[in-house]
Amino acid sequence: MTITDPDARTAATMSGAEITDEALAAWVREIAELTQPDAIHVCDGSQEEYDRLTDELVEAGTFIRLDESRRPRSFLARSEPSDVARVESRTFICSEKEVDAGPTNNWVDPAQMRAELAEVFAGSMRGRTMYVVPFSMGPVGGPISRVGVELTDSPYVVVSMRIMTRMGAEALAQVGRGADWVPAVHSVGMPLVDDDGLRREDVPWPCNDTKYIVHYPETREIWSYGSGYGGNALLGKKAYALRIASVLGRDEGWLAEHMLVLKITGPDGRVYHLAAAFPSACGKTNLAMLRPTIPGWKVETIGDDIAWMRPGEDGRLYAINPEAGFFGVAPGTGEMTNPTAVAALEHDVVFTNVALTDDGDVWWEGLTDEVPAHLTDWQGQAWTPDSGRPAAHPNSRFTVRADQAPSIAPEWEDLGGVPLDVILFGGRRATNVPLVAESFDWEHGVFIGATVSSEQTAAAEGAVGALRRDPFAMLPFCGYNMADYWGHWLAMGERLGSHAPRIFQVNWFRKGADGSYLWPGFGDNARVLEWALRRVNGEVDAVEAPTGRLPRPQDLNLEGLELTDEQLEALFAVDRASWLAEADLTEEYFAQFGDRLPAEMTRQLDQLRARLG
Ligand code: GTP
Ligand code: SPV
Ligand code: MN
Repeated sequence: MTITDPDARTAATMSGAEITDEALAAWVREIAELTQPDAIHVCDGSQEEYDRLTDELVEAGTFIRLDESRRPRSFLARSEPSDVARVESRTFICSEKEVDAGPTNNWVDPAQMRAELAEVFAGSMRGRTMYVVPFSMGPVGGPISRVGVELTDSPYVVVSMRIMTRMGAEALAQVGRGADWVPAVHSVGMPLVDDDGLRREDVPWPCNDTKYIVHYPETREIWSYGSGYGGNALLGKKAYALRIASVLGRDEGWLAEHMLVLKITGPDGRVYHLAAAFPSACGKTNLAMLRPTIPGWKVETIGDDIAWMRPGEDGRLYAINPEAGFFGVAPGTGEMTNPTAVAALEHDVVFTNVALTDDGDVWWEGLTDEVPAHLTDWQGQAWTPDSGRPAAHPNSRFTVRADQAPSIAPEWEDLGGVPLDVILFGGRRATNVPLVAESFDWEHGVFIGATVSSEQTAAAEGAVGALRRDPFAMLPFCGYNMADYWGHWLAMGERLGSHAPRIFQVNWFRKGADGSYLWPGFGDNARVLEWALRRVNGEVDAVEAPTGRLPRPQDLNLEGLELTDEQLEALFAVDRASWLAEADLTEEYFAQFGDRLPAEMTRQLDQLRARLG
């Protein structure tokens, strides 16, 4: 071990891989001095290490090993009931100037935040092991890829990071070769030794009622405290690959987006790539794994949550999936809706907050039509269909390697990414927003993205169902001023020119008067993709509506669907009065950005109003 230092004030024992990079070694030492763990383990990412950690997690009661014959090498974790989702109210962008975080982010002066964090992290790892987790977002060494190092006292996080990122020795070697790396510190905030040296028993899911998810965009640092939940604790994901990376993208001329990426092949063998931004729990994983119900089309998965995109030498926009796994919503995932995900989940999965069957397997609402007569629910309580509460938490999740999806595209790890033909913006809207509309041009597409509203889901704390603005599905993930971000998108459009992907708005969630979904969704969403690609190819005309271009009735393939004319009409209805009211709300929404709002956004709003008449 090269980081043992006679001067170090940490008595922690060391194990694992060797750190050769001086700066990394010094930082590990510094954080160990602050947090005072009993031991430090530098992760090599090996199977052996993973197996040892999962054994320890079973031993500690954090993991329940599932029945080996039903779900090989898979585990169930039950979190504390208070630690089940992202905590947006405790997520901070600590830029030097408040205006650079913008009105949509929580901001605290970085000096003040550093002082606060120094207090909460002091001794926070006592009695625990601090894991050094080197990881690469994107294939190791790729031109678009980036490395980071997370220090965490949670073995659940280590195990999850090995599934979700390229974690271990190779990423560590990148740091050794001098690659820029982002430091990320995570503690569950439950030391096992108190100030008087008294030891306490650990609990299956350690966490703290006080939580901090902190980003320093200028110095590219991440600090997370008090939560073990995915989006709060797996710091390569939302914290790095979106909040910090969006700032890197702004500064370096690329884009970090909350988008799935898929490859789609038409009946004539032509290949296209599509990216789509939908807010949390609004259908990205499902669309990325779509099994088309229309003949001749094939969808393959590149990524299901995050895309890093930059212009290539040919002027087109190329996208990579920086992740290596899926952290997907379990409820609603079933043989009828997402058979690809069901197949991906056959083995080597970590489930969190789903229900346990009596024979040692997992279940959640929507997995099967038939509801088991008896289960153990996500909180460990006996459950029957009469219990009157869901068996799985609405934000229960699976964590699985991406290459376990039978739909994974052969190009999913291509270092340079895939060229995008289409970008979709969507949300969960019971009213107003049509099934699909094409933007008039890039600028209008940016306006559509900037004004997306969506009903809130269980993926974050807050009232489920409440309508809120979620521009580009990035409201919780943009690491800088949202208005500047729109300006960056406009600038990217200028740079891409005629090579820019075409932008469409979609809404799978419109409801009829009886409150049921008008559109069957899932595999039938391929019908919408087909229309979009036919538009890209110039094969079909469209109907001009005030909010965008709609399909002519004859151009959307509805064969085999049981849709009445009234339902179809309701799916595409553009109600002028509601849209004018929405335009007023957009004006109010834009006002908070003051002079940071690009003039183009105001121009787009004026034009929308003019078209609405
Ligand atoms: P995050 O991982 O939180 O970013 O979510 P996501 O955008 O990947 O959403 P996901 O695909 O996991 O879907 C969330 C929920 O929406 C699940 O319960 C799905 O079953 C449901 N869903 C997805 N696509 C459709 C659709 O086309 N129609 C309907 N009605 N529901 C859908
Ligand atoms: C989301 O909430 O958008 C997710 C899950 O993809 S998390 O990783 O928790 O952010
Ligand atoms: Mn997401």
